[in-house]
Amino acid sequence: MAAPEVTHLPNLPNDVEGLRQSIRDAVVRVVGEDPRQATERDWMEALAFAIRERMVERRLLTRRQFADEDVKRVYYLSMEYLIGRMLEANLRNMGILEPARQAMADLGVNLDTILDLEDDAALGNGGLGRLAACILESLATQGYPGYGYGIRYEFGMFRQEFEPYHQVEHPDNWLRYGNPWEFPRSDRKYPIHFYGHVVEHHHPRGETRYTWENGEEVLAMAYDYPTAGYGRRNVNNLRLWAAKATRDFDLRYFNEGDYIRAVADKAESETISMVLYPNDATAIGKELRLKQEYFFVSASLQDILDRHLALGYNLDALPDKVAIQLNDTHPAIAVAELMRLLVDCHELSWDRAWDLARRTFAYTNHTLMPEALETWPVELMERVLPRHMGIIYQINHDFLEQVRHRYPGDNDRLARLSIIDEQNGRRVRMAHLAVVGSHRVNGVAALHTQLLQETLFEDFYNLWPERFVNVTNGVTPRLWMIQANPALTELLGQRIGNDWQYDLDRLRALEPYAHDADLQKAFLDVKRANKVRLANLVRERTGVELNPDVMFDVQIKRIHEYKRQLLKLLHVVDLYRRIRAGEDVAPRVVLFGGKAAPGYARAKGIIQVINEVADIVNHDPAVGDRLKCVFFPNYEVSSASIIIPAADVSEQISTAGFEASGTGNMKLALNGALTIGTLDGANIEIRDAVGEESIFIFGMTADEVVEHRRNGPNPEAILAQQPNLAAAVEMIESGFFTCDDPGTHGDLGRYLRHEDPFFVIADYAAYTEACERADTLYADRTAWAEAAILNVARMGYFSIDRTVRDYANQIWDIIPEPVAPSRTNGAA
Ligand code: 6GP
Repeated sequence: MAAPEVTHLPNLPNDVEGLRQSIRDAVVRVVGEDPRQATERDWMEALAFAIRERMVERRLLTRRQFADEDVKRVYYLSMEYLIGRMLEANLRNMGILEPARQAMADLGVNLDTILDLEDDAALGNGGLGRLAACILESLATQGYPGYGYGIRYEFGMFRQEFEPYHQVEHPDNWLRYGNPWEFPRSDRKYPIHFYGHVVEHHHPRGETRYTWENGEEVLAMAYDYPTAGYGRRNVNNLRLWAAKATRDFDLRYFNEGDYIRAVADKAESETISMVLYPNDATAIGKELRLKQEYFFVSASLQDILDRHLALGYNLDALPDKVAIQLNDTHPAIAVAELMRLLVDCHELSWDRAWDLARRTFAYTNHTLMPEALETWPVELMERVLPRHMGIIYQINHDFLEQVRHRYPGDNDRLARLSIIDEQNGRRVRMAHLAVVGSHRVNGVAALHTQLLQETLFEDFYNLWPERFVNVTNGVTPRLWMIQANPALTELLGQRIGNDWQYDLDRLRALEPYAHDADLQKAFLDVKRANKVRLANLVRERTGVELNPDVMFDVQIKRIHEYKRQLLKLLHVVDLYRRIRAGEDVAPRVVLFGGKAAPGYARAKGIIQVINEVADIVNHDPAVGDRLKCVFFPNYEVSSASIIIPAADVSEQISTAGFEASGTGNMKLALNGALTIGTLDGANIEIRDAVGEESIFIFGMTADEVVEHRRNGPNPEAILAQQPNLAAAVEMIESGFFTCDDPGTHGDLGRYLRHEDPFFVIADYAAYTEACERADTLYADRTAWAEAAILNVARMGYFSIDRTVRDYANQIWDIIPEPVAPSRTNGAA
């Protein structure tokens, strides 16, 4: 037993005075600056250090309690975490936002100015990465023992600029000033191997053993980011891995006297964690990407097993003490890696290891898009991860034996189910590996899970129906309401108290007041103030002036054909033409935001044409405030939290059957925007929750889309019957919006007329009709306010806390372990 001084944790004070002292000290001791000369950035860093000391203290308390209580832990393996800024979130969740504001003011510094200096941590592309960040926050908030694992990319999601209309990507050097939130753990390093070859060792009695030899080695070093729960003392941990060259690796060349080569090679091996692939829902099949996936998976599994054994458990207890969630297939190689660790390193028998692995893993699918389904050429896998290829063959062999037994003679089924796709030049299907190696597979909204069962995983579903479950996505109300919308938070507090912050279903208490005139007025005032706040930001970023008294109609998400930004754009062009023709149309501001994958030419073309149209519309004196169109540059988490509270209308207009869930739809609706949407993803559940009167549903259903495609769509014929739509298409393709180069959009015209793969043309009439319903309601301020308030009141189901509880109960089998005030530290 160590002496009390050794086990004591500091227990720092959280009042204004205590914080002020910590911050002032940190300027000197950590930042190394004279408080008289400290810049705003110096103060920001000092503040961050003062908070992180307090976070780590609670982190250690949390860890001690989890160890004492023998808890089961869940590990979330994700290539992406789209976190955004951490300073305000940490202050808020630690419960010291207001004392810190005061302490900073006492030091002569304005907290809001400081908050604005921070770069977003954008270690993700979009929905999947943001969901991962919400899940970690909720795990901590609800007191679950849950940890994230990922990659500490030196360059996150690119910064988007328009030059002047098309997207240009700039590197996101988010770590250039260092990062006060991370704890580098030089004691937590694991060797990761690539390439080399496998040696078989035959034992006369017993199984053949394998060793993997002579590969390239790189080290994975841990960087820890404490994650604080809201209104609780629990602080969990996000562990991100960075690649470091091993010393041995350098030595080879040093010995040969090739100093430069040695250093260059060191740099080369560290590129593994250098950059996030900026592709959303498309697999890119690059060797470096496979190395990234394996790198973080291997490090995480080694770490998980180390902790498991250090806590005194044996390997047979793995599924009782550990759950591992695979966030899409990016970490699916974990199935083979855990087998390697258990069989090759810990010398378990194959069958025992397989039983443990399968009961430990679960897999979340985030998309049905075929181009997102990761497959790796067998040849590549064999070269980079030769041992894993062997393991995958073995897994597949055992699996197909089972299938053969169940469906004798059904070779087509075998080929469809096999982990190896033999049709397309032999590839490893990572989704199949994930399904075979997991005890649960989930989709992220009811329709999505149903479609998984009926299409992508139909054969698997027939084999193992009990393996498939739905867990509808959610969003954290802490970021997406309390932080993003302080004015509405305040209003809710006045009306129904603050219980909803922990239990979002309590928003229902608002329902009886939905037609209360005072509440309606206050609600509309809040919305208007949020619109003014956004208008200021838009002016600053784009120079465009927005009138806060017209409808703000918002489509913010990655740019994808299936998300149909073109449908919204055609509506804008249609309105513009009609305004010019002297028609009276309901006024609106249309705001787009989102990034296109750098290699996705069609998506980049869509950005360009939106910017061109916006430029003409916004400068046409005949239009004035009746129509404004803005493409908000570099849409990211921090700008989302300004845009979302200001939206009147939320555009969720994907081709039905293509959007797995959506989470922007939830954030916007929670903030009182009414949805114009198709019956796709979680829109269906949102409609069920808010009621038909608070949502504008339109367009083909998923079944009708399939039917429509089967019947051979004919956009030309539809255009012939819809003069407004035809005129809008003509206006674009004629070069009206590209005065200097009329030919530019001929291709877009052809695309819409002859291909239209996502049925923009087919859904257009229904779409504009839904927009008009929204316009009519918007014109009636009372009716609109009532619908919007009801919308907020009924969004409780879409809290990430409910999502996490669903995972905990249906998949992970873990229970919350709230941290009690420490006996020895007595901190409140
Ligand atoms: C996204 C889905 O497109 C979106 O509908 C869903 O809400 C989100 O995941 C969270 O579940 N998918 C991705 O971001 C992705 O990269 C491979 O899928």
